Order: sequence, then structure tokens, then C-alpha cells
Amino acid sequence: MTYGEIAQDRLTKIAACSSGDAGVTRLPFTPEHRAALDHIGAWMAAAGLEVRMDAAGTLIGRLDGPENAKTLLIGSHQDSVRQGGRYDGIMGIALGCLALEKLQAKGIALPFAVEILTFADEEGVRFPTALMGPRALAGTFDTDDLALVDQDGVTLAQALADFGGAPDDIAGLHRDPAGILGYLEAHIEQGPVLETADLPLGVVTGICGIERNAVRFTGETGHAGTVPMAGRRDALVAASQFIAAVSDRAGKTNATRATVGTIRVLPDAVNAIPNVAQFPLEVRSVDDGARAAFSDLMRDLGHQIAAESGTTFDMTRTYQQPAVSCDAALTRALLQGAGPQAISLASGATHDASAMAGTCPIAMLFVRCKAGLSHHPDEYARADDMGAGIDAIAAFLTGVAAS
Ligand code: HGY
Ligand code: MN
Ligand code: MN
Repeated sequence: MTYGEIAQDRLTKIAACSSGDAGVTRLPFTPEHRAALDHIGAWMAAAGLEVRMDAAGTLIGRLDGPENAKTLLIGSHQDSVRQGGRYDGIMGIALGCLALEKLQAKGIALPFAVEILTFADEEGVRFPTALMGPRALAGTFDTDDLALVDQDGVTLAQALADFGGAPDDIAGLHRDPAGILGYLEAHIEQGPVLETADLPLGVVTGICGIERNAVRFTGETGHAGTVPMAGRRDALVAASQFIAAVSDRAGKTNATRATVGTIRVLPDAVNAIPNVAQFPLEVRSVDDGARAAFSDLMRDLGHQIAAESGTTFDMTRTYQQPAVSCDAALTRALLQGAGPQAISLASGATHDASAMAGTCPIAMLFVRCKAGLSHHPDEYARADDMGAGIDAIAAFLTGVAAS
């Protein structure tokens, strides 16, 4: 088997570590996560790495370097969205391990240490926060987040402790930036650019910023049959006007993408006028100023719609990540390693690298994604494209070694 075929085989097998029916559902600190660590631990052992799990639940495979040498970090996430694909996140771990295997098979030793980091929770699906693993290493994790609960009322702290993590020790995970050469993340593109360019690889220039807001319209409930239409204070009608306007305005600006994705309505009965409609509003842009301006515009619009519909409106920011640029020197080394098979492109998806940028230089490698489909059961990457990715990572590592 080629290295690309080995990657395909490993990613097919680990996709079975899933709780859902269609696609892959693997949320952090679950039995599926535990089962996945067995697969990843074997990948790391095959690459000759020392394997351990840190206090934040990150599975780390380390290849030591010479005494006092710095460490180059390669990472991504093991978790998925609900009914997601088999490549998002976990591909970066598989390709990183195989690149190290390939170098060792060629007898190439690196003048620095390498760590493969398998972060537990990048998607933020189970808990209303994300990136605990890389934020812990960057020293930017907010320990207040440990009190956040999932839909069953389980706190992040409890889930982490039950999984074998150590919530109280997270603050001690902060890495000294002086000891880190940089962070590389390989990831399926999750978009159509490489397929359109008919190329297997992309080197990322920068990662978009993102913010999430909790939005709530509040009106007045009543009997659907006896309350006249005139004068109703229907929270769902107001929310619908707002959501349609958000999509319309974001469509008019090239710089911003805005999504709702889910909504909760009360009393949630066909024969009762809704008095509550609450939902998250997510806004993304590679330009943080444009993102903030769009959110302010939407906040003003929400108050206007509420005034016109006799409802009240509240929009509170619950999460944000700034846009980040990839490091010029590491990106040059990655372009060199990828050769003519790669183009440069920006990332509209956020990644663990977004949080690592707070503590070290970052670089990202994208692998072609069939039809640009991701966060979807039909997400697919070709074995030969993943083979090209493994070669590019190996060449990147030897390029950094030679620099
Ligand atoms: O939402 C994102 O961009 C990432 O896939 N979590
Ligand atoms: Mn994702
Ligand atoms: Mn991802």
C-alpha cells in the first residue's frame, strides 16, 4: 500500500468510532472519542512516538530530538460535527504520523523534536466553546469555560475529568513559545477551490475570524385560533424577518459570511403563538473590522424589527476568534515542500491553528475536498491527494531542518 492508501484505510477504520447513523458523529470525551484514541495511539506507535494524554485531553505523540532542541508541533482535532465527514480534523493526525513514518523509513533524523497533537474538541458542538486543547498550550484558555454544560447538563470539567483529564492542571499546560519552532496543521480544504484548480494541495495564507452571538426575540403567546392576526407579538415571525435579512445583507458583502443553523421556539406548539425564538448568529470574515461592523449592523436591525413587531430583541456575543495570518517563513517552507501541486488560498473555516497562532508561528496545508463537501457524511479526499500531502509534510520537515 502507498502512504496515501494507508491513510485512507486508517481514516476508514477510525470513522467507525461514531455514535451517529449517517456520517461520523464523534464528540469530545465520549466512548467514541475513547475508541478513537486507541486507533490514534497505534498510528503514533507505528511512527515511533512516545504517547501520552495531557490534562486537557489532548493525545500527544512525541519524537524526541537532540538535547535542548526546539519542538515542531503538528496537530488537528479528533472530534467531528454531528453526521460529519471522516476527514475533517482527524486527517491531519493521520498524515502527520505517516510523514514521520516515511522519514524514519528513509533513515532521516530531524535536528528538532516533533509532537503530533490530537486535540479533543475543535468543533464546539457538545459544549458552547471550542479549542480548549490549543488554548491550553497557548495559555489563553478561560477556566470559566469549565463550568459550561452540554445538553444533558454535564459540565466540561466533569466530562474532562471522567475521561481522564485534569481540569485543575490545564493552566500548567502553557508552553514556553521559545521552545516551539512552529505549528503545522494539515486539513481537508472543506471548500471547492482546489478541485476547481484541479490541484491536490493548498497552502493557507490566513484563517478567518469568527464570532457567535446568542439572539433572542421575545413576544407574547396566545391561542392560535382566537387571537386576531393584527396586533400579534409573534417572536418567530420577527426572528424569521431578522434571519432572512441577515442572509440577504451578508450575501451583498463579499467579506462576510453569516449563518444561524439552529433555532429554539417556545411554547413550540402549532396552536400557540410563539413568545420566544432564540438562536445563535455566527459571523465570519478574514477582516475583523468588517465582521464587527456587520454584527453592529445586525444588532441595529434586530432592534428595529423588534420595535416594528412589538417584540423585544437581545443579541449577546458568546464566542469569538480573531482572524490570523500564517507565518511567512513556515509558509514558504510548505510551498517549497508541496512544489507545483499547491496553490495559496485563505481559509473560510476556522481551525486549531487559529488558537495556536497566539503562541507560535503557524502554517496550514489543505488537501483537495471532493465537491467542496464537508460537515457532511459524503466528505471525501482521494488517497493519492493524501499521499501528496504526506510527501509535502515530509519535505516541509526536512526543509525546516535545512533552514
Ligand atoms: O466551524 C469551523 O469552521 C470549523 O470546522 N470548526
Ligand atoms: Mn469542522
Ligand atoms: Mn476541522
